[in-house]
Amino acid sequence: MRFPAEPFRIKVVEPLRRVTREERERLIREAGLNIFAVPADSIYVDLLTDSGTSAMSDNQWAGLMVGDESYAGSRNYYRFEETVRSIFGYRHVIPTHQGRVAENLLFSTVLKPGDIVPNNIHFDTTRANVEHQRAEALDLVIDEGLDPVADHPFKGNLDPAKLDRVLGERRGRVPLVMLTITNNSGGGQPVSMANIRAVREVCRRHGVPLIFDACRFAENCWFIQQREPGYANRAVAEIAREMFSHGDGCTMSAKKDGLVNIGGFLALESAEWAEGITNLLILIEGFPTYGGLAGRDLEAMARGLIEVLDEDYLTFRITQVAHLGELLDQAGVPIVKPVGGHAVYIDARRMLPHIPQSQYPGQALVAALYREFGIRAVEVGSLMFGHRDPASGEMVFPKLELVRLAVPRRVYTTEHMRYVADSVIQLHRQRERLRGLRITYEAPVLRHFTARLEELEGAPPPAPVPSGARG
Ligand code: P70
Repeated sequence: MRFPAEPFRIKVVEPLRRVTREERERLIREAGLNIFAVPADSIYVDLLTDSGTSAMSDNQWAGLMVGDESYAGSRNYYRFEETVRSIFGYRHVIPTHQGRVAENLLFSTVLKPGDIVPNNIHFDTTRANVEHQRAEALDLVIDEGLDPVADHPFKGNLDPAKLDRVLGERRGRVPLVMLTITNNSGGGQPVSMANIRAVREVCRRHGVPLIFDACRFAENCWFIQQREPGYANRAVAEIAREMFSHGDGCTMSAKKDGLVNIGGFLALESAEWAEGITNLLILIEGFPTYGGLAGRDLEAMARGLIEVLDEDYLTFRITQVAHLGELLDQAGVPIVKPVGGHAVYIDARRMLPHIPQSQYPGQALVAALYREFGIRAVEVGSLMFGHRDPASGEMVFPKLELVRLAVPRRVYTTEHMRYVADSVIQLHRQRERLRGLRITYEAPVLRHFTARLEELEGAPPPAPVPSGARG
């Protein structure tokens, strides 16, 4: 596969430390096999998340120096507000320090217990914030979106017929519909403009607003440009404007496509919602012109939102991820296809069929990737989403059992991607040696962040990696 070289050069470098396998073995054991508890200093290639891990540009760093730290009315706020309005088109711009606060403010303001929020697939914090209001988070992605091998250019699409049924049957109980672009829990898959229009139409007929979870909006727009008939000659920025014109607002974690290490916002058309949210913002996050951020952070975010629409950047970024996926696919490692925008997702269920979902095959793979190669991935499967059904008390497991290799923006070179591919391929060759896990501690919500696990006895121990592996 041919893909462009990095459309940037490197001005500042950050050394990476290599630790020995023995040390990694000890660290992951002490972490209760939970990769979140391993110190980042002991990780070689960190693919835990693409969130807050971007490298900022020289232009963004320069922006930090013109931060105006006035409590109220910082000039950076006005620049940020103008930038968001120009890209997203919504009137009311409310800064927050990250995405989940935007979700929390929105849902605290508009949801009542017993309400329903449909989405293609809710991400973990979105689902948790809906459920925190004692409302129901409903996933209505198209069937192909739950099939790791179905070939469909827009597997993030929400099924308009399913939505129509829900809005008809649960009339008055659905204060908003959400659409996550790209669909993170389903493999970073994009949503097409045609689908956005269709969802919009269903929402309009039922009088329900449509709100985007816009974390990776630029990547979604790039996919529309590349894959959707009629958009090949349209600029990504123009596609973004059209896309957001079909909705009533968005929540945004700028830690993704804002190219910053911290930041987020809500942008809304409704003055009534904006007023309620702003009042709550002042109570828990900060004054409306800084919203939990420093003035300099707002400046970096404003500049990042413009940079992310650069098509050379987007083409490199998404094809770098696709290249990692292709290397794995060619070697027979089961991955979600087509490859998503920000990450390659390994299908842990197909890779480790000898480990049942109740024994966390995805997490077993995550632990082994660190122990053997110093790579940090994250499980998006039974540990993240498994839960007890409140009615029956039975464990319910998600349809997809994935391990996500999320690629930070502008951070790793293609050689790093090759190292990751070689490592995963080696582990795949020894996959039958991996054992299932059991949980020894779990928190009541978002358990994957702090859970502790141990390996089950009985199966063979993992073989040492043959020399030649660079881990
Ligand atoms: C990720 C992070 C955050 C996120 C998201 C969507 C579609 C909202 C948010 C919340 C979270 C994460 C997961 C595993 C490991 C580390 C971090 N996603 N909506 O990596 O935004 O984090 O700013 O509150 O993907 O996907 P925020």
